[in-house]
Amino acid sequence: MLKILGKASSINVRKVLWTCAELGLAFQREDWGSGFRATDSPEFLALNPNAMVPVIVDGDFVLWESNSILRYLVNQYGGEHLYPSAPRSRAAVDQWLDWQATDLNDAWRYPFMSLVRQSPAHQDPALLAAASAQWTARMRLLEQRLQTTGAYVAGSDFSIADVAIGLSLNRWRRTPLEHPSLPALEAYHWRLRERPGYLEHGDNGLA
Ligand SMILES: N[C@@H](CCC(=O)N[C@@H](CS)C(=O)NCC(=O)O)C(=O)O
Repeated sequence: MLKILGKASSINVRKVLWTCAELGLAFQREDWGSGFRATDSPEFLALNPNAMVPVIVDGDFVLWESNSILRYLVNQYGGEHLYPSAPRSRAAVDQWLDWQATDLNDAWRYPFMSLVRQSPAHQDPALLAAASAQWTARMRLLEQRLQTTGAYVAGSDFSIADVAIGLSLNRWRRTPLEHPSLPALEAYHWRLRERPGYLEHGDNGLA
């Protein structure tokens, strides 16, 4: 059976859990990461030298990097409806997955560490204001995109890009900074809430 290594509170592990829910895929999960078993142990590093969760072990196949894991799972387990094979449709999904993993992830780091994790190393008011403004700008970009599609981030159909972006939106909504009115994003949140996987692993009380 598919094994997932990583604590269920990790935003990147939750992407994998939600994707398994979309696919109806059974798995076993082990708690790894801060607060649980250490990712810098030799046993874990043998699987992921980058020392981060999630990692999956599927038979003799090992994979890390959350968005790569999503692509693998849908390719391997009949998820064409979540990751279309037509080149342009697939490219749109990939674009938003890559943007989430790079630009959007970068933007939330400081405000999230400051306001949610209350990290003493992230309490500089000027840095917090600048980073919050950047995160808000990225969320405005998403607002524009969802105004255009009127549905999901890559177009009219739900895809694995919505798993990555949906968890990011949940983090945004649950981080106590000033939230401008972004009605298309709010409607998108309620659209996602129709999915059991988002309720269980996305909008489940965690940021
Ligand atoms: N680019 C990686 C980032 C993974 C990541 O940041 N994982 C965090 C948890 S969300 C982690 O492993 N932190 C170290 C730890 O918990 O020990 C991915 O998308 O999989």
